[in-house]
Amino acid sequence: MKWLYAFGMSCFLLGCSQQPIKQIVSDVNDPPLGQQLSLIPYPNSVQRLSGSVVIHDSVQVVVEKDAVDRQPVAKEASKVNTALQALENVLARLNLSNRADGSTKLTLRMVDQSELGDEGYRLDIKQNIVISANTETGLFYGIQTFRQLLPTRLQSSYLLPRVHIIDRPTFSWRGNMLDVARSFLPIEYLKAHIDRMARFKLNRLHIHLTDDQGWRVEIKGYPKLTEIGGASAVEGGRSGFYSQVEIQDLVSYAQQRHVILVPEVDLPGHTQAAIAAYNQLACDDVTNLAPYSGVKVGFSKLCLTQPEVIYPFVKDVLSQIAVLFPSEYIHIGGDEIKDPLYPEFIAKATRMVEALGRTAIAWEEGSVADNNAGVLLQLWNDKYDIQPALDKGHQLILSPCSYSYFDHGNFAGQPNTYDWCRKEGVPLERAYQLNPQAFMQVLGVESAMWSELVHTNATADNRLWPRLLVTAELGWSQENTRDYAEFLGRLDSLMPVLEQLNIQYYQE
Ligand code: TNX
Repeated sequence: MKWLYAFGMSCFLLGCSQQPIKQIVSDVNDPPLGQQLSLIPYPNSVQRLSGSVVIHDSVQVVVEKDAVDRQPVAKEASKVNTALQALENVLARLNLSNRADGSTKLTLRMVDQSELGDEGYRLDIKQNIVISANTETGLFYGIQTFRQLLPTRLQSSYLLPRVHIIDRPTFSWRGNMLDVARSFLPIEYLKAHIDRMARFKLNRLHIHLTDDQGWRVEIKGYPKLTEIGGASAVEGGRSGFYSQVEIQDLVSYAQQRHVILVPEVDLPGHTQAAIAAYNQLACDDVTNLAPYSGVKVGFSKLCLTQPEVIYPFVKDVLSQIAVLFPSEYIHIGGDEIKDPLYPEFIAKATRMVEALGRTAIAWEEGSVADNNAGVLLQLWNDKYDIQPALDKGHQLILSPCSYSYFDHGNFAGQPNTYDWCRKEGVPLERAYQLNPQAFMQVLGVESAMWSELVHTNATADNRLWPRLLVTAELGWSQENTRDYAEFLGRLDSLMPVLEQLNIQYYQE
């Protein structure tokens, strides 16, 4: 009712065209003062000012010169102007032109304010609109917030709440893991996923590239990895692999959206696909050398008593992965295997990654090895005793399965979902109950979608959304702004965004 009144008043004062009032009003992200704006993840500080700003058919975009001059280091050169591009996309979709005589001025301003950090931004919507940040990434995120304040559908004019937002993420790691090894996901899906992640300020896409059921990345000099390992999949799932050219394209696509791709080559267990391709990687007494399409875990391993065979292979693979994925991180797996030489293998593999100039990541079990403290550990069993690793100084990526495993049901008993970690599944509310602040030495959060039972894009969407919005909020928002009831309200208002992104999300 209040919104209707506000709209009526602004039409009276400013004049507006003949649009069905109902449609416009329902789309305005301008709830009564005192109620949260419909934003996910919720910003750190939102100061609502009374009244609204109306954008008619055009805006005047001003990129303050500094914003172009103070670009980050060469490594990130491809990110240059990603914020402006993102803004131009938003405007184009709403049929707003960028003109020197535009009715509203929208400024992208590079500043130097330590309180905004590397990814934070300020968004001021008063008479005019100003987005300021220390970095291109910060500007990009400011634009994502601005975008959520706008409707998804075309209107003749757009009403924005007057606000002053100061925002930065709680954690630098706001991730999602996709298992493309059990069942392949096409590159187009990954691109769409990166777009969707970026909309909600998620910034790490961990790709589980290899497992027993498939090897999904081209490695030069080992053609059978993809000829044989790329041709298998879990029963009912999809096979396939990414060529090196495709990976390079994906990397630059992700960079432009401020998402870092984190490749995982699962070693030394979960390696049946590699063994089926190159039998010599298994010990001589192993008779099962065939491709695998079941769902068991923990039965395969590289032959750790033949270091002269396996380490050159591991080194070749990791070296090529490092070239393909320029990001800071390489995940070496390390889960679910028993072998007396396991700790030695993990210590060697993490050092190989470090020798390539990267940060190594291992699943929690890797903590038994003599790793350097810089190795990141990914916690996945809720009750795993990670304290000894914390004492050694390791940092954690939090993926405790009873909150963060999205291959588990959206509800108890959902068909084609796992429940080994939590028999009630991982409903939205459960996912929201993870409190990262209850852990120590946390780099961030990451939800995981294993794909033994996820064989199509539609099923992947159903498992990922809307739960991934929880990951976004846990990773970004401060503990004191998190409130599940409010979250549900905001989610409800943002459903048109999921629709616009063509997400086949799970509906209650
Ligand atoms: C455990 S979590 C696994 C995966 C399975 C998953 C199924 C982890 C590091 N290993 O191999 O796909 O359970 O939920």
